[in-house]
Amino acid sequence: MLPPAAAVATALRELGDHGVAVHFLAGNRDFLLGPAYCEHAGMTLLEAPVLLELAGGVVLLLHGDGLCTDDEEYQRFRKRVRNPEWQARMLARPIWFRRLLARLARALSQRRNRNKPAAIMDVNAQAVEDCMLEHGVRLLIHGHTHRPAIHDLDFDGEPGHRVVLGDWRADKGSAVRLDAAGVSLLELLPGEAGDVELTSVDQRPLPWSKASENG
Ligand SMILES: [Mn+2]
Repeated sequence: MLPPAAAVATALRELGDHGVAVHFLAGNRDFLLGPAYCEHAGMTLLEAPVLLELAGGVVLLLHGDGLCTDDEEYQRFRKRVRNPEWQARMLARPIWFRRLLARLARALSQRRNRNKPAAIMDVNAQAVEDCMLEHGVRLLIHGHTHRPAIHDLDFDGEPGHRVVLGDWRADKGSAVRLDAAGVSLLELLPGEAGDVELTSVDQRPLPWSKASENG
Protein backbone atom coordinates (compact mmCIF):
# COMPACT_ATOMS: atom_id res chain seq x y z
CA MET A 1 0.00 0.00 0.00
CA LEU A 2 1.21 3.49 -0.79
CA PRO A 3 1.95 5.87 2.09
CA PRO A 4 -0.95 8.36 2.51
CA ALA A 5 0.84 11.30 0.86
CA ALA A 6 1.66 9.20 -2.22
CA ALA A 7 -1.87 7.75 -2.38
CA VAL A 8 -3.34 11.27 -2.27
CA ALA A 9 -0.93 12.47 -4.98
CA THR A 10 -1.94 9.53 -7.17
CA ALA A 11 -5.64 10.23 -6.67
CA LEU A 12 -5.15 13.93 -7.45
CA ARG A 13 -3.18 13.09 -10.57
CA GLU A 14 -6.01 10.78 -11.72
CA LEU A 15 -8.48 13.59 -11.15
CA GLY A 16 -6.28 15.87 -13.25
CA ASP A 17 -6.10 13.20 -15.96
CA HIS A 18 -9.91 13.33 -16.13
CA GLY A 19 -9.70 16.99 -17.10
CA VAL A 20 -10.18 18.65 -13.71
CA ALA A 21 -7.75 21.52 -13.12
CA VAL A 22 -6.41 20.99 -9.58
CA HIS A 23 -4.87 23.87 -7.64
CA PHE A 24 -3.40 23.89 -4.16
CA LEU A 25 -3.49 26.73 -1.63
CA ALA A 26 -1.64 26.02 1.61
CA GLY A 27 -3.34 26.22 4.99
CA ASN A 28 -2.15 26.19 8.57
CA ARG A 29 -1.03 22.56 8.57
CA ASP A 30 0.21 21.85 5.06
CA PHE A 31 2.31 24.98 4.55
CA LEU A 32 5.49 22.94 3.92
CA LEU A 33 3.96 21.23 0.90
CA GLY A 34 6.01 22.46 -2.04
CA PRO A 35 6.49 22.43 -5.82
CA ALA A 36 7.89 18.87 -5.95
CA TYR A 37 4.74 17.34 -4.44
CA CYS A 38 2.48 19.55 -6.53
CA GLU A 39 4.26 18.44 -9.69
CA HIS A 40 3.94 14.81 -8.59
CA ALA A 41 0.20 15.28 -7.98
CA GLY A 42 -0.27 17.23 -11.22
CA MET A 43 -1.59 20.28 -9.44
CA THR A 44 -0.75 23.97 -9.57
CA LEU A 45 0.69 25.53 -6.44
CA LEU A 46 -1.01 28.83 -5.61
CA GLU A 47 0.42 31.67 -3.55
CA ALA A 48 -1.98 33.56 -1.29
CA PRO A 49 -3.67 35.91 -1.78
CA VAL A 50 -5.26 34.46 -4.92
CA LEU A 51 -7.25 36.88 -7.07
CA LEU A 52 -9.43 35.06 -9.59
CA GLU A 53 -11.22 36.72 -12.46
CA LEU A 54 -14.49 34.84 -12.67
CA ALA A 55 -17.93 35.52 -14.10
CA GLY A 56 -17.15 39.17 -14.76
CA GLY A 57 -15.69 40.02 -11.36
CA VAL A 58 -12.75 39.37 -9.10
CA VAL A 59 -12.81 36.83 -6.27
CA LEU A 60 -10.30 36.68 -3.46
CA LEU A 61 -9.29 33.23 -2.20
CA LEU A 62 -7.57 32.75 1.15
CA HIS A 63 -7.19 29.84 3.53
CA GLY A 64 -8.63 32.06 6.26
CA ASP A 65 -6.27 31.56 9.19
CA GLY A 66 -4.62 34.93 8.53
CA LEU A 67 -7.97 36.63 9.19
CA CYS A 68 -8.27 35.22 12.72
CA THR A 69 -6.36 38.17 14.15
CA ASP A 70 -7.98 37.94 17.61
CA ASP A 71 -5.98 34.78 18.18
CA GLU A 72 -2.68 36.55 18.80
CA GLU A 73 -0.93 33.42 19.96
CA TYR A 74 -1.76 31.67 16.68
CA GLN A 75 -0.75 34.71 14.59
CA ARG A 76 2.71 34.67 16.23
CA PHE A 77 3.04 30.98 15.39
CA ARG A 78 1.86 31.61 11.83
CA LYS A 79 4.39 34.38 11.29
CA ARG A 80 7.18 32.12 12.47
CA VAL A 81 6.32 29.10 10.35
CA ARG A 82 5.61 31.11 7.20
CA ASN A 83 9.13 32.53 7.32
CA PRO A 84 11.21 31.02 4.44
CA GLU A 85 14.31 30.70 6.67
CA TRP A 86 12.36 28.74 9.29
CA GLN A 87 10.91 26.55 6.54
CA ALA A 88 14.34 25.85 5.01
CA ARG A 89 15.72 24.91 8.44
CA MET A 90 12.75 22.63 9.08
CA LEU A 91 12.95 20.92 5.69
CA ALA A 92 16.62 20.15 6.37
CA ARG A 93 15.57 18.04 9.39
CA PRO A 94 14.87 14.32 8.98
CA ILE A 95 11.25 13.32 8.30
CA TRP A 96 10.84 11.47 11.63
CA PHE A 97 11.76 14.67 13.48
CA ARG A 98 9.29 16.76 11.48
CA ARG A 99 6.51 14.21 12.03
CA LEU A 100 7.15 14.23 15.77
CA LEU A 101 7.22 18.02 15.89
CA ALA A 102 3.98 18.25 13.87
CA ARG A 103 2.23 15.81 16.23
CA LEU A 104 3.44 17.76 19.24
CA ALA A 105 2.36 21.10 17.75
CA ARG A 106 -1.07 19.65 16.91
CA ALA A 107 -1.56 18.30 20.45
CA LEU A 108 -0.48 21.59 22.00
CA SER A 109 -2.76 23.61 19.75
CA GLN A 110 -5.75 21.34 20.52
CA ARG A 111 -5.15 21.75 24.22
CA ARG A 112 -4.80 25.55 23.93
CA ASN A 113 -7.82 25.90 21.66
CA ARG A 114 -10.04 24.10 24.16
CA ASN A 115 -9.61 27.09 26.47
CA LYS A 116 -10.13 29.75 23.81
CA PRO A 117 -13.54 31.40 23.47
CA ALA A 118 -15.20 30.47 20.14
CA ALA A 119 -15.21 34.09 18.94
CA ILE A 120 -11.42 34.30 19.14
CA MET A 121 -11.10 31.37 16.75
CA ASP A 122 -13.31 33.00 14.12
CA VAL A 123 -12.25 35.66 11.64
CA ASN A 124 -12.06 39.25 12.82
CA ALA A 125 -14.65 41.44 11.04
CA GLN A 126 -12.27 44.38 10.71
CA ALA A 127 -9.52 42.14 9.30
CA VAL A 128 -12.01 40.88 6.68
CA GLU A 129 -13.06 44.38 5.69
CA ASP A 130 -9.48 45.70 5.56
CA CYS A 131 -8.35 42.73 3.48
CA MET A 132 -11.22 43.01 0.98
CA LEU A 133 -10.74 46.77 0.60
CA GLU A 134 -6.98 46.33 0.17
CA HIS A 135 -7.56 43.93 -2.72
CA GLY A 136 -10.55 45.81 -4.12
CA VAL A 137 -12.88 42.79 -4.01
CA ARG A 138 -16.47 42.29 -2.92
CA LEU A 139 -16.36 38.51 -2.85
CA LEU A 140 -14.07 36.56 -0.54
CA ILE A 141 -13.94 32.77 -0.26
CA HIS A 142 -12.10 31.08 2.59
CA GLY A 143 -12.22 28.04 4.82
CA HIS A 144 -10.36 27.18 8.00
CA THR A 145 -12.97 28.15 10.61
CA HIS A 146 -15.29 25.17 9.89
CA ARG A 147 -18.31 27.48 9.97
CA PRO A 148 -19.79 27.12 6.48
CA ALA A 149 -21.98 30.09 5.56
CA ILE A 150 -22.42 33.04 3.23
CA HIS A 151 -22.09 36.31 5.11
CA ASP A 152 -23.45 39.56 3.67
CA LEU A 153 -21.29 42.64 3.83
CA ASP A 154 -21.81 46.26 2.93
CA PHE A 155 -19.23 48.43 1.20
CA ASP A 156 -20.67 51.95 1.24
CA GLY A 157 -24.02 50.69 0.02
CA GLU A 158 -22.53 48.12 -2.39
CA PRO A 159 -23.15 44.48 -1.53
CA GLY A 160 -20.32 42.08 -0.75
CA HIS A 161 -20.10 38.50 0.50
CA ARG A 162 -17.78 36.36 2.53
CA VAL A 163 -18.23 32.69 1.67
CA VAL A 164 -16.93 30.20 4.22
CA LEU A 165 -16.26 26.63 3.11
CA GLY A 166 -16.95 23.83 5.57
CA ASP A 167 -14.48 21.15 6.58
CA TRP A 168 -14.27 17.79 4.81
CA ARG A 169 -15.11 14.58 6.62
CA ALA A 170 -15.43 11.01 5.43
CA ASP A 171 -19.21 11.45 5.09
CA LYS A 172 -19.49 15.10 4.07
CA GLY A 173 -17.69 17.60 1.89
CA SER A 174 -18.06 21.30 1.22
CA ALA A 175 -17.66 23.30 -1.98
CA VAL A 176 -18.46 26.63 -3.59
CA ARG A 177 -19.90 27.00 -7.07
CA LEU A 178 -19.60 30.28 -8.88
CA ASP A 179 -21.23 30.99 -12.22
CA ALA A 180 -23.22 33.72 -13.91
CA ALA A 181 -26.24 32.78 -11.77
CA GLY A 182 -24.43 33.53 -8.55
CA VAL A 183 -22.38 32.02 -5.79
CA SER A 184 -23.60 28.85 -4.05
CA LEU A 185 -22.38 27.06 -1.00
CA LEU A 186 -22.67 23.32 -1.60
CA GLU A 187 -22.74 20.26 0.57
CA LEU A 188 -21.38 17.00 -0.83
CA LEU A 189 -22.95 13.83 0.51
CA PRO A 190 -22.43 10.23 -0.56
CA GLY A 191 -25.21 9.19 -2.95
CA GLU A 192 -26.96 5.83 -2.97
CA ALA A 193 -25.26 4.67 -6.17
CA GLY A 194 -21.80 5.28 -4.74
CA ASP A 195 -21.75 8.69 -6.40
CA VAL A 196 -21.83 12.13 -4.80
CA GLU A 197 -24.92 14.26 -4.22
CA LEU A 198 -24.54 18.02 -4.38
CA THR A 199 -26.95 20.16 -2.39
CA SER A 200 -26.99 23.94 -2.41
CA VAL A 201 -27.32 25.10 1.21
CA ASP A 202 -27.09 28.84 0.55
CA GLN A 203 -26.72 31.16 -2.42
CA ARG A 204 -26.51 34.80 -3.49
CA PRO A 205 -26.40 36.69 -6.75
CA LEU A 206 -22.88 37.84 -7.61
CA PRO A 207 -22.25 41.12 -5.76
CA TRP A 208 -21.30 42.89 -9.00
CA SER A 209 -24.35 41.70 -10.95
CA LYS A 210 -27.50 43.73 -11.59
CA ALA A 211 -29.59 41.18 -9.69
CA SER A 212 -27.89 41.99 -6.42
CA GLU A 213 -28.55 45.71 -6.65
CA ASN A 214 -31.18 47.09 -4.28
CA GLY A 215 -31.47 43.55 -2.96
MN1 LIG B 1 -7.07 25.61 8.52
